[in-house]
Amino acid sequence: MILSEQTWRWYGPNDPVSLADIRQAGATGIVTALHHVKNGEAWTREEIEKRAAMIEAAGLTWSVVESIPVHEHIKTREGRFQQYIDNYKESIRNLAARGVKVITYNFMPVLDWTRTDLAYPLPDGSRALRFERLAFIAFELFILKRPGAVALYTDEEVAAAKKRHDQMTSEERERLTRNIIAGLPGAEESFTLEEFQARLDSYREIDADTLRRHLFAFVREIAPVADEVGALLAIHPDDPPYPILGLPRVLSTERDFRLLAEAVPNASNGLCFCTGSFGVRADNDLPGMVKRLGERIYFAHPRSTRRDANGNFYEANHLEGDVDMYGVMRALLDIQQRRGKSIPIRPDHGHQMIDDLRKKTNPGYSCIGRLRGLAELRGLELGIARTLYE
Ligand code: DNO
Repeated sequence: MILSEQTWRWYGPNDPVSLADIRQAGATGIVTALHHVKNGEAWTREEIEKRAAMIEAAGLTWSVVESIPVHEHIKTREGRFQQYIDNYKESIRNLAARGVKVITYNFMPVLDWTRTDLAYPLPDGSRALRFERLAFIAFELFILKRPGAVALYTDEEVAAAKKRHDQMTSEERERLTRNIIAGLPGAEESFTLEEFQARLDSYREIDADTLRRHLFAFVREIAPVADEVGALLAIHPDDPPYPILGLPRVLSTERDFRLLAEAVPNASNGLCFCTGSFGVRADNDLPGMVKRLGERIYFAHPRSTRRDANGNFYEANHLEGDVDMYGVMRALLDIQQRRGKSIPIRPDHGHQMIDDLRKKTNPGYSCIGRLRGLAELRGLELGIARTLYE
């Protein structure tokens, strides 16, 4: 009987949740990145060695890289993009040489994941991350004042967003702006409003087809290297899974991943199955996607989101929300039995709860909230596995 490898994201030596804490949570694998290396540069063997040795000294294994950031110039194919791709290949080689062989990345222009509220109060007293559509439109139209954006929305939406904006205090506006553009954990970049608009402008000529071509061109270069050294690439879906701020997004649905897999059939070209990201779209059938894309799933984030009819969503407890976690875990277990090998999974975007509420935490990455998430996933999985496979 093969179970998932239980992993935990660690932001490195400055993470308020230590390796010793993670060990007590019951995870065995670490998911991390060399966040101190400048975006675009190659990760050297020395830096990788230092980090791996630190993790092993705590009795854990560095199982997954999340992420080697993809430089913006690789997405826009301008400037020194070829150099950045070559550096990316070198990082893959160096990681694989140290035995770190699952590499997560994403191809979202400018922004990584996006939320408007990092401390949304839930009825039980815990706090969650949330995406509030109206607040986001208020930011886009009345804080950023993005040229042309008003055409994307109905008159009613514009009026409602204006009202939402006018009712915010200046502190609330600043917080909203920070949440969106100052970089959530793992996003690697942060901007001022002016820099941000300039970055958006660099995508003026890039529509979804062009971005998709750029993604394929990038993966066509790195996948053969990954194949050669036995590494697995796991692209993370867009979060939220649709275009925002006029930027194209090309990894939001099953079809999007299929197109990538068809364009680059190399075995290393795989997916990080993030149920929380894909699950924000009601048209993504999550257990079905696991069944159909399964052989290409190399890493999973089984977290849950709860959406409403107005385009808002928040991070739900791992076994609640819109995700059929039973169906997903069951399908993931089936794949692992067939493959004869564990897939790393990690809890994600836990609530701030109990002692977390009084501590400084990385949004979404508090200890106790994720501890709850991992414990729930572990129990669910063991229950399914023993029922089905023993
Ligand atoms: C958010 C994360 C993302 C993810 C990247 C992968 O919590 O899931 O930041 O790490 O998109 O490249």
